[in-house]
Amino acid sequence: MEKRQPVKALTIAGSDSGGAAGLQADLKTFTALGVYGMSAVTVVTAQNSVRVAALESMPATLVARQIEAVLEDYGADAIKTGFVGSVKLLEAIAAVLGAYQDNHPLPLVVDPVLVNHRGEAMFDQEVVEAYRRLLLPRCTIVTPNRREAALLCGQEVESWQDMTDAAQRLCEMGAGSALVTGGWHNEDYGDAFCDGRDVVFLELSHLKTSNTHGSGDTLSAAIAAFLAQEFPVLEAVRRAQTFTAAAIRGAVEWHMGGGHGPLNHMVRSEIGY
Ligand code: PXL
Repeated sequence: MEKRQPVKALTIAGSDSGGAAGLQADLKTFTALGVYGMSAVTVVTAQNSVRVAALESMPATLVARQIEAVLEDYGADAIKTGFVGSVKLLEAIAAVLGAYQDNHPLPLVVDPVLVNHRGEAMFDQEVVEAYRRLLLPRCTIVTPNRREAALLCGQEVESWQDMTDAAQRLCEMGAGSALVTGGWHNEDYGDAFCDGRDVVFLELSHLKTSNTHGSGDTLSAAIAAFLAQEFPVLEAVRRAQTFTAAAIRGAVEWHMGGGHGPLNHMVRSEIGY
């Protein structure tokens, strides 16, 4: 019998005990999109839909060993980074990825988790600086929301013009492409995508729901899953937006917890991927 390798993706991210965000959202997304999921845990959180009750970072050496163990044996067709939260971990991750990428070029999606769901910065300026220095120059795409883009670019990101400028600026900083998420272009809601030159507006429907916990993680994981399947970047983004919208729609009628509930990742058949 001829054996084959499944398409594989690695997430380097935090654990959310509630299963809504972090590596749990990533692994569910990979599975829903037909991609074998692997994970390197950066931090462990105790959280639910209402609060983060505890957070503990893994030692940098253990994070590096997890990535190395996965890559030296299984390999990966794409990698995503999510919650990292410290310069030490960013340095360890960049060192391992840099050594690997030199011999095995592969897509890297950087989701710069820098703000909480209220839009407040969670970390010191050195963490923002470390993203700029260590991860932006080696990524295929960076996927900040407007607040995160503002921190990375050191400028306000409110209007559509701001989003356009930020997406271009992120590419100038070394990102292969940039998706600045969640803003308004005239009356329409959507994301700004820059391929390194031009910026396009990608319209989305604006769904009324509070069940959005983990939507950014789901989007960036889905982009990684489609890049692993060798879709061009813009096509991977469009498909990932479609999957994320379906997962949000699929949870509109869910009642889970007292705060921002999770998405429904079990929607693969609905979108036909
Ligand atoms: O959604 C961002 C995010 C990423 N990773 C972890 C998280 C969160 C937000 O709750 O907890 C581990």
